[in-house]
Amino acid sequence: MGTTGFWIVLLCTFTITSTSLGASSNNRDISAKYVSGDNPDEAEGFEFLQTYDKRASQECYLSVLSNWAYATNLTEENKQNLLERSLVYAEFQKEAWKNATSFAWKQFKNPSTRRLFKFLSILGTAALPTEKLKELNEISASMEDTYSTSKICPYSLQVVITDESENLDDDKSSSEEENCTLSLEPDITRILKKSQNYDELAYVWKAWRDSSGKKIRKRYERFVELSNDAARLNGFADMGEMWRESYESDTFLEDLENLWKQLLPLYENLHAYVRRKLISKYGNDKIRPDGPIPAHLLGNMWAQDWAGVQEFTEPYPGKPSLDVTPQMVEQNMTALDMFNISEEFFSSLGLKEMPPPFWEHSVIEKPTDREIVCHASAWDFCNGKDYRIKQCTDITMQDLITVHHEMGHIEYYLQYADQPSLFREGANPGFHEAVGDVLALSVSTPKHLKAISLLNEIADDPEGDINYLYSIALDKISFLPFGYLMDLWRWGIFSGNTSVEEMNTKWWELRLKYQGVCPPVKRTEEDFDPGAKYHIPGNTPYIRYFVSFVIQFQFHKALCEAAGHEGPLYKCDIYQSKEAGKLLSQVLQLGSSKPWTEAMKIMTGGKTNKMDAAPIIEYFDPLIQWLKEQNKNYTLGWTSNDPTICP
Ligand code: BJ2
Ligand code: ZN
Repeated sequence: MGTTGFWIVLLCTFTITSTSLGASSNNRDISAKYVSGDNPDEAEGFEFLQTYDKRASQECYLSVLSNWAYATNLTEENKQNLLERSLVYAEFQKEAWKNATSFAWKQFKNPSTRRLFKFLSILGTAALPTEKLKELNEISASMEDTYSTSKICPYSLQVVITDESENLDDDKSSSEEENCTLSLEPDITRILKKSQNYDELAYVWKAWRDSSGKKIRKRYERFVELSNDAARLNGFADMGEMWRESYESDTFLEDLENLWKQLLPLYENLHAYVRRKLISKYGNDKIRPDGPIPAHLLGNMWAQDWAGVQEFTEPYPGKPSLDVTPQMVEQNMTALDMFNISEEFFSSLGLKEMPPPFWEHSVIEKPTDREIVCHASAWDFCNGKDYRIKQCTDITMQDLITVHHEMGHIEYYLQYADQPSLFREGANPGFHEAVGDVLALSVSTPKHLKAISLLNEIADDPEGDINYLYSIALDKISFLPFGYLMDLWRWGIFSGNTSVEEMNTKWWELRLKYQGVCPPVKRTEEDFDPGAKYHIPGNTPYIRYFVSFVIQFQFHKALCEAAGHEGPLYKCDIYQSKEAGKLLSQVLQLGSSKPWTEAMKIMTGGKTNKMDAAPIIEYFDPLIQWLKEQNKNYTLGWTSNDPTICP
């Protein structure tokens, strides 16, 4: 979590805090974008920023601390502390905004000073009148709470209940409640990944949505209204527009659509191949050869990554498995071991190690004595010392990758720690998401897994290569449409193009259109399926992950070149390359002090300042050729007349 802490996420982008220095406001219009005043004194403005920075760090620290306390112990008391602290923080931000916007900063000579004031001149949700801000904060905290503490009953109990529903007495229903203790992490996640029982999967899939998203729907509707009120007070048409501002681009929407068009053939080929394998497993009465894939069969609650189906869909079975989870378990690996492995990779590149407070305060295992927000996250406490990860780590390869993902955030925080607080952000949010993932692309190579004793033997032949690329595609290619549609949906809600009466229907239209998946049980407007995904109640923008999944391959290619790698991109492991580390560090150190296009230019050695799908396409090319050959006599794509139920 950045400066904003946990759920007032927007401030992650627009870190707005300030000192009491500077002239007071004279009727500046809060509902205009990038407000400025008439004080032309640049030296005074500069001075203001210096004092501001110190207080901002302190205020931010206290705010993040109260967020952390709540997220790692979901009690009513911690919630109240957090809510109080948030109001104090908002007061501070308002004061800072007033002072900052008294300057005629748009005329200042120094571009960095101008940029700092530009960031400061967007107030964020603190622009709301106190009563509304309180309501927004309360809704946010309570949605997070509902999502994070929701539980479901086991399928076995369900079978008993439906079989014997006639004979159920009161005793049974109380024992039912006692047994209804399955949580998303680790229980439900494991079932989704491991079970191959169509009905059990459908049950768990629905039960999770009943106990999470459905309960959040009403609160989310109000949340949207209040968020939009805030966005309008900041001069934006709606909250979606305000979110997109962090990409500082007039062509962002078109660029995304163009990237997606280039990536669609990759996705369609993977989709068609996996669909065929699923038909063999579950039968053609369950899945049509030209239809969408039932969303509960892909090994993940949201069908956002498909690593769970690797075992029975692998192109060339019988080779050493690339999911090293069994080796990890066999070696009695602990969460701490996983964090050490990850840190060692960062330091092998000459990057920074995790500082002592990180090891002291991080929560890396699920506590048994209290409820916490288990969804993994990384935290910057804004004081240059305190950085933490919170993760209910499961001993799996997937979680090992997530550890790298989260540590990538911490590495970014460490690298830009010397920037002014307003520049302690990613070049854009997608950059922040890409750091750990880039390293994980090297870590996942069979050669590297062997080097760290997680694979005994590697299949160094063309079939082994296809298996490997396929396993990565199940993580990366499968994710793309999900990463794209989450915010297509939210932008539609915020702009009002999607009305509240059709929120869930629209969700399933997008799921069908982009992912080609369908729900195993009928969905209606009684349900609220987007709310069953963390980032909706957690209010974290999502397009950053789509951006990341594209640009991390640009970064991978650039770092591999810096490391002197020769041969196909997918074989590259940048481990121990100080040259790669140096280049990465150069980009990370910039924080958000320059527009991301400049950071991209540095990363790619001047080759481009844009998002570019070519490297991800190059990386997967051998697999795509192979999939095309496999699919040549089969339908690509999908059709369905009703997105709200599988055909
Ligand atoms: C597992 C990961 C997020 C992340 C957490 C929760 C929301 C923001 C943070 C930020 C970091 C920052 C996650 C991983 C890939 C796809 C996506 C998913 N958790 N966040 N404070 N992922 O990005 O690490 O830690 O500084 O902005 O949600 O859907 O699982
Ligand atoms: Zn992340």
